[in-house]
Amino acid sequence: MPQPAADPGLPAPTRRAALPRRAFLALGGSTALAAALAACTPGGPGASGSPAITPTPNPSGWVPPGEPMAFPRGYVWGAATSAYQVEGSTAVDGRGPSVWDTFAARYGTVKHGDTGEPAADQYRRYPEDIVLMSDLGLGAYRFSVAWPRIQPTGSGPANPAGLDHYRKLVDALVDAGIRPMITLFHWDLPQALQDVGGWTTRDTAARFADYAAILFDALGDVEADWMTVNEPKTHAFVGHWYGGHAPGLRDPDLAAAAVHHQLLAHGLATEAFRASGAAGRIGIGLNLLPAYSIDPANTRGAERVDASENRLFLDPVLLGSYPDDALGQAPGQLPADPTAFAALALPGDLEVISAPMDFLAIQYYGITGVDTVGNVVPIAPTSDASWQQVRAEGLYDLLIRLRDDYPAIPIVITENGIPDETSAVTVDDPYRVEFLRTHFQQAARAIGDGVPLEGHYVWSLLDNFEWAEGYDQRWGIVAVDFETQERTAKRSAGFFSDVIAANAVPPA
Ligand code: IFM
Repeated sequence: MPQPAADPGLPAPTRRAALPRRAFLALGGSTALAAALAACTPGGPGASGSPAITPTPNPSGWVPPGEPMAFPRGYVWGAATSAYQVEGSTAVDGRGPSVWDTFAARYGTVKHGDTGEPAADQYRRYPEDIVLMSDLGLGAYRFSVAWPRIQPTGSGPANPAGLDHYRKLVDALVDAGIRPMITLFHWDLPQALQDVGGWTTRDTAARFADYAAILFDALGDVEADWMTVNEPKTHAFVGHWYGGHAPGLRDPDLAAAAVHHQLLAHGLATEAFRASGAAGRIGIGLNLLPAYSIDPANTRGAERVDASENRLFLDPVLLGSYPDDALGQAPGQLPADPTAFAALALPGDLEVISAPMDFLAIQYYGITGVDTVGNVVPIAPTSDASWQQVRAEGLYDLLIRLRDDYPAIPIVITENGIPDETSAVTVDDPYRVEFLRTHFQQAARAIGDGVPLEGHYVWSLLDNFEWAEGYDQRWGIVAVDFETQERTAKRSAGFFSDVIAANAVPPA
């Protein structure tokens, strides 16, 4: 089975995926089923081999209206980045090394030996980027704080230069009328913490709470949204099980420990946020993956995939319990020891993890099909990121599932996007325009059906360092020439800007 080198949001080495419980049932229609059955393409993770993908762009038969679909007043339009992917300047102002510096420096981990230098040089160029954001009309900008800039070794007193940088960034955003969304952890753990076990040890959650408290104290006067942990699944699975991301481990039991300790860190930081009296709101960012059984009469495999990809994260945070079918040796499960995992959760942990949040941030890239055994199978066209099966309707299904299966909570889509079809600098990206248009339409449709969706952030503002893909995979609505650092808005940026100005998505 091919190793998914670094697919962030993605399926496990052998078989992976996930589903909205109700949504996979919606695939019962004969068209969808035929398409799904034709979809067992060789080469996909867990794919069992056979014919090519039959695209199913419109499985439910829903047709977007012929006129613009409007969003509620106050709907937040944003764009997102993360520190290691855009900042560069990895050795200035006292920043300590992170696991990603270590990982990228290891031969063979990242395409072409790329590293977080120079990225998009945003550490130095943020004023210029804020002008860009203003020109686009963005209402919000999501960035992450590099923990090793604040605590170079992951604990102890704050580094004033690090704090000063983010203070200036936040102030400049606020001055420009752009609401900051501040991610506390987007995978760049201080290397010193990794050296003593990183997220596989409980103590890292406590260290994270200390780090978070430093930032609430320093920036808590600002009316901002805070995201505690970005995609704990990706960091746990790809970083600790598949070995494709830092820290490069390949042990499902360590991945399971990284799940629990990141969730615990989220809960502890949420408690610290309340205790600090900081302004603004706080939530967690979960990448969710609707999984559709290719056989509506047998959804057991898809249920397991849903458990490991979605409910393993949603249930503890929103319901205060772990699902009992996420871990185990059956296809579709995280193949870790369930007893050892259960022992990690000390009395009170799940109360901490389910501390009330102000919003749920979800990151949506696509869907997966699952066969009756629990293997991932392709049922929709993939983008240039091989793990991304694109289906805009999956976003609608996911939002409806959240509405129906979990307690009501404001929802924000904090990542949604697609890579360019070329690794060269380009500004001509009609596929991204269509991706955004169709996903915005599904978001509007879900709002119309009662989903409390409050905002939509595009991934990404800028072309950047795409983890193990290095600089080859470009996800920005703004192109970056990494030689000159020149920024040029792509066609999709113009489209997005028009959507923001109208607060409505136009028909095709
Ligand atoms: O670039 C990543 C981001 O860091 C996390 N979510 C998925 C994006 C695209 O792969």
